[in-house]
Amino acid sequence: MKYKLLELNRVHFQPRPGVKYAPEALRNVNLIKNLSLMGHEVIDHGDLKFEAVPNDTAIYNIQTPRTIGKAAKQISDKVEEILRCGQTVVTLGGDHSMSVATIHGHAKVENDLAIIWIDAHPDINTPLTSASGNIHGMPLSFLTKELQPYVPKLPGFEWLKPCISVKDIAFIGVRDIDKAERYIIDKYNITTFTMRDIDKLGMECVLERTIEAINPTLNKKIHMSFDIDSLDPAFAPSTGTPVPYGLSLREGMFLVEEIALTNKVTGIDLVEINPDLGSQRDQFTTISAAAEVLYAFFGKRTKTQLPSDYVLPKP
Ligand code: HAR
Ligand code: MN
Ligand code: MN
Ligand code: MN
Repeated sequence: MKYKLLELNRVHFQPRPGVKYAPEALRNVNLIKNLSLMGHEVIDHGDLKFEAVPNDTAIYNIQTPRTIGKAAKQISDKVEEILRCGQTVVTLGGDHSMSVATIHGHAKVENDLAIIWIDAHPDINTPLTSASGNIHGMPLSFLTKELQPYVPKLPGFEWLKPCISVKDIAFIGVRDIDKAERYIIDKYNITTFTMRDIDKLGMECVLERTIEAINPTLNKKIHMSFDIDSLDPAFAPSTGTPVPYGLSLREGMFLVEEIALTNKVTGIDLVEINPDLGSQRDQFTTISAAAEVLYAFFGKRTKTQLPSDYVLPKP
């Protein structure tokens, strides 16, 4: 029994390469076609190709910073390019470290941006405070202007300009917060709704207060970063760092439906789905949940598409 526990821990803290298979898994459940059937014009820009930078030595606790930095630059440029064509960008992860790039690219086009970060984790460690060395736990510290005195520039990230402010961020669904993250949230008074707040206030009120705090006149565009681990592991078991007592799938769907009603979202991340983890059933559950979150955002349960020539049949 003891051995089993150790074994589980060992597996739990390994890097999880499988997140790169999530876009393929989502395409395989007809994500693009289903979104199109809901009446949207959907363009699949395909996968970006990334290359490893040679001699990419670790710094602080971070493995392959130059490779990640280079990939992030490609993602940022692509997001910027698509937004400049007037489209809404949905980026399918992948690891949550990609949000460094998607938000950076988004902020280049929309210089005043509000960030709704739906996640079990606030992902605002700095390279100096992260116990894991995983950049997925740090993206918001790289991007936030106020935190720059605490964030060393990593090799590979020289291009990145901090572009958001602590007052523009809201966390929803968080329930696993590291010490440094707690300190940062308290020091800068970052808008945060934990699972307890959601239980207490209800999701509708949580979103109302979120908008009041970070975008009261709705003059800003919104970037919605959705980490699948915000959902309870019952609904999204195939993810690298699941945390119990999370959002039900319906709560997650309601949240994104409400966010969509603001008509302000121009960038969406859907991340940390790992089709390599768990049983086949777990994988199916997780991928279906991820797809449902996007369908919910794009109106599947709220806007039935009616053909313009529809007539009600008479007997
Ligand atoms: N806070 C921890 C860290 O810094 C755990 C991060 C959890 N993983 C994520 N992010 N996928 O939401 O490593
Ligand atoms: Mn990750
Ligand atoms: Mn998370
Ligand atoms: Mn995350």
